[in-house]
Amino acid sequence: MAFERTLIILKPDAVARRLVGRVISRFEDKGLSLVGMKLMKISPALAQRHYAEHKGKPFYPALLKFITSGPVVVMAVEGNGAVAVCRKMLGATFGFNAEPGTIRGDFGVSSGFNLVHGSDSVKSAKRELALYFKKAELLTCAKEELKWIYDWADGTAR
Ligand code: D4T
Repeated sequence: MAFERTLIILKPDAVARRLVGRVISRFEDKGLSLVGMKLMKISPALAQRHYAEHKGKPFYPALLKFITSGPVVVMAVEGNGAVAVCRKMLGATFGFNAEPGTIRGDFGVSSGFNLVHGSDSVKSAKRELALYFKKAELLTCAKEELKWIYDWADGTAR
């Protein structure tokens, strides 16, 4: 596994339901690093760019309406295999069939509101992070903080 960065969005339902702290805690508890974070409202233009691959699908208009409907928290999360690790932590797309223990599985049952977004590949993560963050807004985690999160015995994190 390699160190990766992924884009996580706490969607308008997560913010409105006051779940921000609890959801962020999941990523912190796992040992992942927060390297970027902001509270913002996603504009229709940005939402269209983010969800371009879904254009034309029946749920696309509702998806755009939802994601632009209120404040969201966008985060850059870093760690060993962070893209796949975070996707697993989010759970299946809809709360009603997401496993208990996952964020979507523990906090919702909706098939429209699903609380969180996570990039689905390293390539998507790169594209999406660039949509939400300028380079200078992404920080580097101090190596000292990672001393007990990874095994450094052979000089590299594992
Ligand atoms: P996101 O992209 O929000 O992290 O969700 P997923 O990666 O798990 O799911 P997705 O890309 O397939 O869908 C994006 C977004 O659209 C909503 N959606 C999806 C919907 O409302 N109805 C649907 O039938 C599908 C497939 C939910 C997530």
